Amino acid sequence: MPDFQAWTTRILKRTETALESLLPTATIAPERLHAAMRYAVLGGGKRVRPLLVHAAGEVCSAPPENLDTAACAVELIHAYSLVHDDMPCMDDDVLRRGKPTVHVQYDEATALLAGDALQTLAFRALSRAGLLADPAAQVAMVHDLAQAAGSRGMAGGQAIDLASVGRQLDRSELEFMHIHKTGALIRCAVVLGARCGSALAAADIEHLDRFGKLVGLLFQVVDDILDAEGDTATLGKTAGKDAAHDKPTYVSLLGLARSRAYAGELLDQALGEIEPLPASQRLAELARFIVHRHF
Ligand code: GRG
Repeated sequence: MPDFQAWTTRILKRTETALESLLPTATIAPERLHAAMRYAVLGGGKRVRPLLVHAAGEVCSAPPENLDTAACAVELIHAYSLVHDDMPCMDDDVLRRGKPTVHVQYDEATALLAGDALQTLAFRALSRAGLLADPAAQVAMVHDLAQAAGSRGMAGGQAIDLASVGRQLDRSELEFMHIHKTGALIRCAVVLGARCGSALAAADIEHLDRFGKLVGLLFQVVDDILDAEGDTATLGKTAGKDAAHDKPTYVSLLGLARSRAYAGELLDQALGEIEPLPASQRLAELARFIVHRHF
């Protein structure tokens, strides 16, 4: 089994290639929209969600080509969410992945359309005829992604986030918001990977689902810690924004030390969920990577 670094490098490379070939080239009309879509997706980001898809795929011995498609679908939804989140009507940010945000580089209307088109491209990829041998399993994947991205998932979490600016959220309200806004798509990445190979027992899918939920929350707790501690150059996005915008975060609610302790607890719980599963070592390594990352 290759070490984590070598595995990550390999998956990132094949994800980039798969995304590159899914996205329309910028020479096809409408050129400006296609250029903006490619700008939003290619050559940046940690690709945590594609890595999770591939790591979960190891548990069910999934064919890598199926995992590429699922990984791209999740990453395209993620990229769309970042484009829209950065727009003036939402978070109003100018820097993302170390580059000007899409509405700054292009314009607001193009950013809006690029996000829309990235979202539909994700579902186009995932609904490709013959992706999985079992059509019912493939429909389940489309359903999972729609649920994770929609009003009872990421978009709903974003709505709660926007409504909470300047308000004091308690811990359970904050948790509810993050489980939806950031957590739903991360959880979905794990489940989609687990659906790409040989059918798993329902109990194993439940372990993976709970792992995904815990890692989704963990990701956000660590993001809050990094936002409070990190600098803009390292993060590739504007640091300290949450505090500046009076947004509730784990750090503002619990303080740094208790937020770090909470991240440790979530990691232990997540690792406990996948311990009984075979070939879950990559998932465990990724969960640790999410805690120890610096950007
Ligand atoms: C606009 C419908 C809609 C939703 C937006 C996820 C989201 C919802 C907004 C992103 C805001 C944000 C910065 C949330 C904190 C956690 C997070 C998702 C960070 C960005 O994800 P990373 O760190 O980004 O995986 P990269 O660039 O590495 O892909």
